[in-house]
Amino acid sequence: MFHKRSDVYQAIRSLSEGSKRLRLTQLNESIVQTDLTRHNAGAMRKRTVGRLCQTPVGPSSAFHRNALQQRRDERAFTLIELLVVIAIIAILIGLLFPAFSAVQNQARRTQAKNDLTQIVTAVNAYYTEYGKYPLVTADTIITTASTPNNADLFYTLRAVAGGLNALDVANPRKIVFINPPDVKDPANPRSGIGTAAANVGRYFDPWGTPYLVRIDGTYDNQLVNPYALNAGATPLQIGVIAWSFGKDAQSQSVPGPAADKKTGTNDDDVISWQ
Ligand SMILES: [Ca+2]
Ligand SMILES: [Ca+2]
Repeated sequence: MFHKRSDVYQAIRSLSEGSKRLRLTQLNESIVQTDLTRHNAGAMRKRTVGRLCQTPVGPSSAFHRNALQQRRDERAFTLIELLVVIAIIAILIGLLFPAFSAVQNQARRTQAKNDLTQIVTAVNAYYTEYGKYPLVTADTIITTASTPNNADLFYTLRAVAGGLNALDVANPRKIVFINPPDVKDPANPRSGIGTAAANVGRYFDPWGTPYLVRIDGTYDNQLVNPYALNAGATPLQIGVIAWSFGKDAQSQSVPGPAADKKTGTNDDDVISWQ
């Protein structure tokens, strides 16, 4: 029972608030139900697409498959695009390989020049120590076939008892004037002392040819220049020279003298005196 008018108004407001909350609750439930329905519908579509690959298709399924195939086609490379990429890579390799090869060859030339300087320094150090040059009695070009030969000279300069330095007769104080490393591959000797039976003791350049050395065995401070042109004076006013045949492993400087340092197989030779 309502005793006052204000109580009536209060009751009406309470009923109104309750009605609003009821409507909001119903509205929220409706929204949640709608979302669930959409979610389920989406899940159903995904399952339907999955089955399209395995089962006969109707017009609607075919439409989805075509759309899927179109999206895949848009992402994939075509054969022409793939061939163009391969061609570009091949061109880049073709451009870079000569540059890489040139850099590698220049590094070998630098290595050879350094080796030649050390050989000349070692022979001069031997002269300083013993008051004479090692082994030689003439201005012979020391090769693998000469006497003394390449191995005899480096046995002596390395203080290794072998060849013409057997029993250390040529270097009795056993002084190490030069100490190159052994080659890494005995069957394909490069940049070091050969260790296989066929090449033991020989000092090889970075391309696999033994170094050449000429020493002033006549003690007149003169050596015939192995090259007649573009390699300094002839004769050279010097006691020791050494050189390499270079990348082509060939030269006209032996038995020499070659006509021109800058022509033919002489051009890539590396020499100690220039
Ligand atoms: Ca001489
Ligand atoms: Ca050459």
